[in-house]
Amino acid sequence: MQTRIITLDEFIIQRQNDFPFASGDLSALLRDIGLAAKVINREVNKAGLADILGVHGSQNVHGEEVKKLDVFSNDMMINALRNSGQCSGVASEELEEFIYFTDEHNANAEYVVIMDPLDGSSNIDVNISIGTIFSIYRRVTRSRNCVQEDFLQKGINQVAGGYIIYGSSTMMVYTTGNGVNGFTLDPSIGEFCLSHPNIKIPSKGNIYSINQGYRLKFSEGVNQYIRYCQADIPEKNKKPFPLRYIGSMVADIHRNLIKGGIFMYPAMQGVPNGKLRLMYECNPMAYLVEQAGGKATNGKQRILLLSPEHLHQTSPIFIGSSEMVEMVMKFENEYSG
Ligand code: P6P
Repeated sequence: MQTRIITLDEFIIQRQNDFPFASGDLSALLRDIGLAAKVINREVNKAGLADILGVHGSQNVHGEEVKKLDVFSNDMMINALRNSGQCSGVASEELEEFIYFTDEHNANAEYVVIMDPLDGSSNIDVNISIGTIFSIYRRVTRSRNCVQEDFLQKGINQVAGGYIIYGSSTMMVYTTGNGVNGFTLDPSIGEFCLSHPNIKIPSKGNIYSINQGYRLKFSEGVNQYIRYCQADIPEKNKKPFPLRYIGSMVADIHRNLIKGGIFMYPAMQGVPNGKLRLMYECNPMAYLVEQAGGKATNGKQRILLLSPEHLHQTSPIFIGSSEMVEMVMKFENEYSG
């Protein structure tokens, strides 16, 4: 018997009823992000044809400027969020400063969105999966326009967090604090359909994901953990773990979310705070992975408890299956102190 399709919109409305005083504003915002994702997906899927359709930064056959995909994605997300009427402003990997919306229909918007509109965009030219990452916070100030304080909140304050992965299929995976659900885009009907209800990351995993090219810059604790993963400390681990590193955070974490595993982008010599951005890479992924039963730390404390100083600050991150994160922390405490 054909199981009933539940679309993203239906799911959001159904779940909204779980929140007795939900005003529906957050639901509308999530639906608008889903809409922007469909438009971005359409362009991402044509990326390989850019040479035929007009190289990015040039003009296409219609005389329109062809934007780089990450700029295009940024514009699509901002347009959707502005039109939603539920978003007071946006901070983006693509923008030095946050922007606020002055349109009348956003005057009472109570949310702000922080996003990486197209993370891993350097992978587009080689057809590797990339993603959009987003965090939604409730405003903490009452001024007409949102201010920096509305954005610089700890990750624990997120009301929603998630990503869209543009891969062999396009999926939207998000949480509003009641578990994690995944929706796969069915191009034949143009709808995200519930395909992965109530995702739980396996507590034990054996996939480790780290850019070992930087081995000489890692701490002793991280390198000892890598030896453990490689069964190079026989008394502790008999079988080597498979190394998988795509170089696209959304793709590496999505795989681990489904199969179990750990993703690490640690502090390195010369890069004491790592590379990945706290507000729009680490926090949304940490919120989602914790909601799926995993862990996310900067090596000293939960990512979600870090107090942000500025929008684009970076943080080391160890994220994934709880037992694997606990294990690398044991090595860090033993060897890196
Ligand atoms: P490296 C992509 O540029 C990105 O921001 C993440 O998506 C990815 O995990 C990381 O950088 C890869 O960085 O230094 O290994 O190339």
